[in-house]
Amino acid sequence: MENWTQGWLVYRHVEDVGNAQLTRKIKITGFDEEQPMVRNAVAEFRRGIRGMLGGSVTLVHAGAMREGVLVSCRQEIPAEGYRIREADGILQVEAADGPGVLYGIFHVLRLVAMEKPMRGIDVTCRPDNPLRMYNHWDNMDGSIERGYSGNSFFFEDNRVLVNRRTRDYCRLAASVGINGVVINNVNVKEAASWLITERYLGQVKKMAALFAEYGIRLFLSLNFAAPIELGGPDSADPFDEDVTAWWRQKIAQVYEAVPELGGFLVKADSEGRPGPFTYGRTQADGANMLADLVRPYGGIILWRCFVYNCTQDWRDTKTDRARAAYDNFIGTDGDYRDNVILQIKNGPMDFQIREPVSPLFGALQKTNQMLEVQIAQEYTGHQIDVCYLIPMFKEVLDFNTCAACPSRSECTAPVTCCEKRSTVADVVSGRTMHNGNAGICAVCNTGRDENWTGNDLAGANFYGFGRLAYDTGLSAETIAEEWIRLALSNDRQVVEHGKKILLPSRETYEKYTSPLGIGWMVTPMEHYGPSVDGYEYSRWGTYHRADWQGIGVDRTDRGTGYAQQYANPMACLYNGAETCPEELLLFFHHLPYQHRLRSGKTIIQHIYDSHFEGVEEVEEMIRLWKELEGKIEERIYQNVSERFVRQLENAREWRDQVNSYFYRKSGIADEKGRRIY
Ligand code: GCW
Repeated sequence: MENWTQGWLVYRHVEDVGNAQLTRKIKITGFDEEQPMVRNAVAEFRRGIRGMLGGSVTLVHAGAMREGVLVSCRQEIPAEGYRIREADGILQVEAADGPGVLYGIFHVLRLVAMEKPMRGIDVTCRPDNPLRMYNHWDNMDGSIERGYSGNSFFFEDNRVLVNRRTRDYCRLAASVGINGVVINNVNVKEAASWLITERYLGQVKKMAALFAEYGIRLFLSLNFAAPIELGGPDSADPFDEDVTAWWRQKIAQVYEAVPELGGFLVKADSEGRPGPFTYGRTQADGANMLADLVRPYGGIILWRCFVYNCTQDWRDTKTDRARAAYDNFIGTDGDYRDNVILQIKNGPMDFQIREPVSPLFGALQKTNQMLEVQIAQEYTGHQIDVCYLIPMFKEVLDFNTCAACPSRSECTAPVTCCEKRSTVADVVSGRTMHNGNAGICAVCNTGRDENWTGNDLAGANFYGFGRLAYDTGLSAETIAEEWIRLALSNDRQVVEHGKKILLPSRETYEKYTSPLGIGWMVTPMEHYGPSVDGYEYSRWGTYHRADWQGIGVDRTDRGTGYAQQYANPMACLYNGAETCPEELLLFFHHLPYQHRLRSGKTIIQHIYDSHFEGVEEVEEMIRLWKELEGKIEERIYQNVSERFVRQLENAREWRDQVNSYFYRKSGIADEKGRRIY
């Protein structure tokens, strides 16, 4: 029997801080009680209150209510938003639509779960981002690309699964405001191309309908070469009439069967995938062809910008993978239909523990943009190591792109700026561009493991991404605390220790792995554990360029010129070794080991110190965790403890390999005389 937990929807018994009286009854006005989202909201409410406060909840159909929850329709509330306010014993949840009702109820349940009194409350919430999505890299055979928590719960043996677990997944996703999900891998293998064929459309429809009951639109990843693969014309050229005719018929067939479908996600001309470049067309030509065909059905095309040369010669120091997204897309700005969104990874390389923000954000001025982050911990510890990623996503969202600044090409003052800040959050929310189609997505970290995410603590990323996508103003700390209280316990020590473990964990991981923004140094293909030169002489364009004198990649105007892809203030900042933020120093500069950081430390000493510190910090996390034994569910305690053993081993291995490597290259000893091999 397959078992799974309820994650942060466990609805453990909590203390009644005066909320019980307010939640014994629920009444719906202005909405049809039988509308699926409303029905699901009520069912969730009853289930939650029963679990947390005991007793039962009455659904009141008619007549006045002296105390209870009153859900009502208010047209002036923005789409997917809600207002919660209490007066005289009535807790009003107002919304204009089904998702608003659902999110409002989940908010009430969150407050009850966190033991927050709701008397006198008055809060209004609305989503900051129109699209808030999980992208799953699940394959039809049930495996998951970069999956670290078991097999897929969407697919098994080339079948589409729609069952009780699918519903629980929807509940988890909707509870944090997710409104779009891509269920299959962007690397669409042969079997997955079949998802748009008759054989599968029935099951896809079933899943899309279930998703819709939770305000979630289902999207599919599409193979750009599907015409060829599925027995259509022997081409995928977007200008070939046979090709467009094939797609027109195919898309009509898909939408007829699955009218709820949100649209398609496409990885084209990337890592060996076919695309418009194959036929001498632009990325816009490819995206627009599909966009025109899905438009009559209200569909959108999410087009990934992960296009780069993955057959580089390591001897070639002119080609720079970091430049690729910008170089391939900037020339097409303004060429896209308004139902195309370019989906851009947060950094220019590939989800490393530290990267600068992609210069495409903001540089694209007339194109819908969506931020893609990765909560699947591909390069950040495989959900064995703890790595709470919300602080990183906050940094990305807060980055000032200077997009809306009139002097973005002259100004040189990044720090004292700015006349007109426009952050990544502004750009991807559509606030700066005013074109409505925009948002955030995360490559998801779930699988069929009992606890969904491998390491239970990785649940904080699964939860936190959704919360942040809905409300980018939330702090990483607030989100961490919410998750701890909901999923672990309200116990004061659990909350305090939990935060002390989660909040610095990204920097801890950074300390014991690759230093100062250089990235990689991972075991090739697998991407867990150290291999300093693992990719140094490969075709992937991911080099550290260390020799006996120094390390780093020169991406300044004397090097690859990558820094110049940013608006001028940022370009100036990154271009100078003295002004460059130190955590990114080696991403932008090749420097001698004896170069002094602002702290007065040399680079080599920083490498040694940070690696020793990283391991010490893991030891401290483990100490804190051990103190929680008996205060949280035993299963969770054991799960995390077992992973900490592996994390510590991993951290030590990284420390010793990286330190020894650079000691051997540089011949410079550790000032503190610690053990280096
Ligand atoms: O990070 C790389 C991964 C690939 C992935 C690719 C992408 C789905 O190693 O596994 O392919 O990124 O984002 O397309």
